[in-house]
Amino acid sequence: MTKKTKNVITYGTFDTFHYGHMNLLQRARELGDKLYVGLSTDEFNAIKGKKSLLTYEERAQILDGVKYVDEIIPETCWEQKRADIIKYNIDVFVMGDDWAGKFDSLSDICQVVYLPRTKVVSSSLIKDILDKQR
Ligand code: C2G
Repeated sequence: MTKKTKNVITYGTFDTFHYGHMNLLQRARELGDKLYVGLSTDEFNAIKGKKSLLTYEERAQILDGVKYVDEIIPETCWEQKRADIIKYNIDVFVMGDDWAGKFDSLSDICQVVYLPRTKVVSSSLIKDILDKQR
């Protein structure tokens, strides 16, 4: 009797990749056997009101090098999560707890987990520091 692979998914921009992102991806991956990452496209970032320093391709290339990440899919809109969870047979949906409660509606089709954010570091902090160096 083969054990079913436990699939986990998370979403984000992951701009200027840092250890807060790494911590999130590591803990998400530890909740199952395979981690999917819905990576926000540049167009969806604009909808989110985010301007990332790195392009989607650059951010995907970095994530591709992260051992906790098994699959990268483009995140093009807010509404795709439910379809993704069904399409990829997801058991656990994970986000940092800055999103706590926001995705509870998905709990009818998968486990919804909010993990504590890593303090201090953030992409905006890194960008501010970079801007000050210019
Ligand atoms: N994160 C974290 N600790 C930090 C910074 C980020 O745990 N210091 C987590 C966030 O909580 C999120 C993930 O890392 O779960 C990615 O962070 P962002 O790239 O900022 O993602 P966001 O813009 O919140 O996009 O549909 C969901 C959105 O795409 C989420």
